[in-house]
Formats: sequence, structure tokens, C-alpha cells
Amino acid sequence: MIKNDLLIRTLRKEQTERTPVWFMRQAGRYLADYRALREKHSFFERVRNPELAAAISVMPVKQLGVDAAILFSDILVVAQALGVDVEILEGKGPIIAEPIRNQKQIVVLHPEETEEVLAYAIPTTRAVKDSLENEVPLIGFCGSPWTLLCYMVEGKGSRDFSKAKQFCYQHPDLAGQLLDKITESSIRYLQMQITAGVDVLQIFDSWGGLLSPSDYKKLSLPYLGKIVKAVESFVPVILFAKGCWYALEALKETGASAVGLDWTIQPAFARMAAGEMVLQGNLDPVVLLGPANYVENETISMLRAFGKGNHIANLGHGVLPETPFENAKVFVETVKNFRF
Ligand code: 1CP
Repeated sequence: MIKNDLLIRTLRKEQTERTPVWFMRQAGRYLADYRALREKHSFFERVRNPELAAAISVMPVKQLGVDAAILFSDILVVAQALGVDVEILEGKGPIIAEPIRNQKQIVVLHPEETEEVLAYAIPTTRAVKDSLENEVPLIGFCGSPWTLLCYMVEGKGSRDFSKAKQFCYQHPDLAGQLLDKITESSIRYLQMQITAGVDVLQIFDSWGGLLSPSDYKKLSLPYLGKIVKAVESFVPVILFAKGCWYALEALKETGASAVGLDWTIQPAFARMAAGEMVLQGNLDPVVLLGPANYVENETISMLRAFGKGNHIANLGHGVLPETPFENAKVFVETVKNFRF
């Protein structure tokens, strides 16, 4: 039994004494202890070593008092599962030296080897669960197939992922083959996380909003739907679809328990589109760079705008590395002290 199960009860649409709170990318550079570990161990060392992954995942729970932990890993591990070399460079993010551009490169991708390549995920996830001592739930995750395709074809982060989009427009069949393989590998990876004890799953469709509404229906939604269907009977699923305000109604139909919103979406609009679905979000991460009283006031306005129940407090995207720790704490404390 999990002692603080506010997040899980909210995902089941039960009445709770207050709104649960956590941060996307909460295990990261704004924490001094994380920065210290970064000096000594490479990114994938931190991901694959059970003690390091556990220490990092637990940091925000201990230091900020958030209502959930998220597994320390990265969405790009699914590209590695498929056989693609990925590096994470300091300050640059993910780099793929040989981006996927043709059929030969897609044919050799091997989703059936996911369990073998990502075998470390079982002991690392179990180590995180053990370190949490059932204080709060553990969130497992993967990227959406579309968001993974963005990095695998572009080769790196981008403002518009134009090479990835161009590839999909020029070679729709190949894009479909690649998305199918990413989908299969993602389902296998999430099933491993479920086996190892995660309580909730979040799928990050961070770049869904770069697509037009009709392309979203072709390139992202069907694959998200497949993943949700494969796992939702085991644990509740949160879909974070950044920039996808136009797809809220369709996202509801996937069977996910909650949808994560970015800061450009008005809660009242999301309620209209997504109905009684649980909503997560959506303070602008940059607000946390402002003065503490501004953070507090904006957090209260956000809570009021979502109203009582069916809401998980979070930012509208990941917490920025330059966020002052004290302001992250103000956000958490404001949510925890607020009552309707
Ligand atoms: O949330 C957590 O605390 C758990 C760890 C986590 C998660 C959920 C990391 C660690 N990455 C992710 C997901 C992730 N990775 C996403 C989806 C969420 C989002 O949109 O922010 C994306 C798009 C990535 C890709 C990625 N990996 C980026 C973004 C690059 C870009 O295009 O802007 C970066 C910088 C990474 C590396 C990475 N992953 C995680 C961390 C802490 C870091 C930084 C490495 C470091 O400097 O220590």
C-alpha cells in the first residue's frame, strides 16, 4: 500500500483532500545534488546504475515533497532498444550520429530485442521502488512514437523538426513502418516497467504540437492509442501532448486516464474538450524564474482555474534547469496548502 496515494486516487477520479503535485523533469539540473552526480557519472551511467537512478529519482520527493516520483531515464532509450546509437551531450541534449533516412535503416531496427537491450530497466525500476519505501507512487514513462521519430530522423533536438516532417511527407510508408517499430518497442518497454512495479505511466508527446491537426491524426494519435490500449488495464496512463489543444477530444478517446496540458491552454477550454477527464498542468515553467510571490499568485490562479477535483498540479512542460530550487518549493507548498 502506498502511503501518499493522492495521485492514484485523483487518476481514479476519487474525491481527494487536496490536489496532488509533481513536476515533469523533476529529477534534473535545478537540483544541486543532481548536478554533483553529473560531475562523476555519464548520463547513461546514471540511467543504468540502480543505485544512481534510485538516488536521483528520490531526490525531488525528499527535497521538495512532491506527491510522485518519476523514473530517472530518458525517452531516447527506446531508440537504443531498436538498435540506434544515441549520445546525450552536456548542454546539447540527444545526438544521433546516423539519423534514420531510408528503408535499409528501418528494416534492421529490432523491437523484439527491447527486453534484452533495456534489461537494466527491471533492476533500476525495482531499486527506485525500494528506495521510495511506498511513500509516493512511481511514474514510469516513454516518449510517443511521433516524438521519438522526431529525434531518430532529425538526429538532434530542433525548433521545428523540419527534416523529420519532410521525411514523413516524402515517405509516408517508411514513416508508418518506423512508427510501428517504435510503438512495439515502447509497449515492450512499458510492460517491463509495469513488471518492475511502476504505479502510473506517462507518455510524452512533446512535439505533437508541431503537426497540423490532420497530420496529428495520421502520425501520432493512432500509435498513442495502441500504446494506451496495451497498458491501461494494468496502470493509469497520463498523456502529455504539448501543443495539442486541437486533439483533446480525440485524446480522451484513447482510454488514457489523464491528459497533460501546456500553458497555452485555458483550463475551461480543456474541460469543454476533454469533459470529465483528469487534467494535468499547466503553469508556464518560466513563471518559476520570477519572484516568489509571483510564483505563489500564479499557482493559486492556476488551481482556481482548474477548480476542485480531477486535476493534477504540474507545469506545462519540464522544469527548467535554471529554476531556483526555492521557487520550485514555493510551487509545491502553495499547492499543498491550498484548499477550495
Ligand atoms: O522527468 C524526470 O525527472 C525523469 C527524467 C527524464 C524524462 C522524463 C529525463 C532525464 N528526460 C525525460 C523525458 C524527455 N527526454 C523528453 C520528454 C519531456 C520533455 O519534453 O521535456 C524529451 C523531449 C527528451 C529528450 C531530451 N533528453 C532532451 C530535450 C532535448 C530537446 O529537444 O530540447 C534533453 C536535454 C535530454 C537529456 C536529459 N534527459 C533527462 C535529463 C535530466 C537530461 C539532461 C541531461 C543532463 O544535463 O543531466
